[in-house]
Amino acid sequence: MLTIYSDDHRLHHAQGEMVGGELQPCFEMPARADHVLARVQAQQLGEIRAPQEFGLAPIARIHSADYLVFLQKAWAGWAAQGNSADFLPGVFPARHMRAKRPDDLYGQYGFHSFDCFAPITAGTWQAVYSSAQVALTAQREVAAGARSAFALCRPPGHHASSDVMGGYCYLNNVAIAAQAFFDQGAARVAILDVDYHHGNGTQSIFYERADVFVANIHGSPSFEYPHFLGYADETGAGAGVGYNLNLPLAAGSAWDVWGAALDSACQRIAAYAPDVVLVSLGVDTYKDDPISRFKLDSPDYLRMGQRIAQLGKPTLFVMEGGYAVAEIGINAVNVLEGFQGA
Ligand code: SP5
Ligand code: ZN
Repeated sequence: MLTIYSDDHRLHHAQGEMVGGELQPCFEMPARADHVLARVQAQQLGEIRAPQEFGLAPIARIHSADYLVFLQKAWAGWAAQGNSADFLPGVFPARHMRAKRPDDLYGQYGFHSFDCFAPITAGTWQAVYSSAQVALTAQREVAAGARSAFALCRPPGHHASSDVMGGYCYLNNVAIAAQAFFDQGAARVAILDVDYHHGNGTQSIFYERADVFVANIHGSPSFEYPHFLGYADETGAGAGVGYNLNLPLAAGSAWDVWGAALDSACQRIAAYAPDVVLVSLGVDTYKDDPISRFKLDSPDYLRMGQRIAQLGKPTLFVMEGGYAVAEIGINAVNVLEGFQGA
């Protein structure tokens, strides 16, 4: 399986995130991608290639113009105000306020965020832009006939919606790649999100579309981040009714429960008969993940890949979360090896 990877991910390395009332080192760190890349190499998964340049146009198919301008210019504006530390938002247009985009940079940040977990640093734009190009390059490979490809994206993307960042995510890589399949002639696409956290951004982007079936297996928002989306009764809206599947699970879920949910999701995907499957591949379902509460073990990721392979569809894997840094490579590449061996 071909892996697409860019060193530009290193340009995004924020100083900290709020944990327990203190700024702590970010869970979403450059070493994550290093470990996944090292495991791809160690297991000889296949060729590793740098991304091609597809520019902004395929990104603008998913994200709004205002949002993209903000992301590109925010650091320069922040630095021009005399700041050198990370830029973080603090005020959001929550219920009972008005979601009108202000002129002020700090206000715009809150307008385009749903939490404080997407800091903007000097290198953030280049890193997220390249991460999207990684997804687009792997997408081309699958569109050209490959059975599968692996987009080793960092930063991740599934929490980002058309104009709102959060949860370590800025550009929704899997959504950008899904739209690229349509723009190259696909008629039906399925997205399977196996990250521990609900992919709220991906769900919202495609919520009213019947040509994208989105399935999510995740910690229930009743107890888990992102807290405000991901319940089972969210099944789509308008033309998209019936094309969104949420399978929220309890804390402590291990492979018996998780694998059964995967089987349900795969049955629904098979019935949908997509041209292609995109997998939002988070491995924060791992038993020792520092911010998660599922109990998958490393061999379970081989089974995950095998079950996805049974769909028999061209498959694009897009890296999302996973914060047990020492094991992230083993777990992510196990999914790819399980798929490849099946
Ligand atoms: C892509 C992805 O996996 N994003 C996840 C973002 C989660 N960030 C907020 C986490 C708040 C977790 N609370 C920490 C509990 C530590 N024991
Ligand atoms: Zn996650």
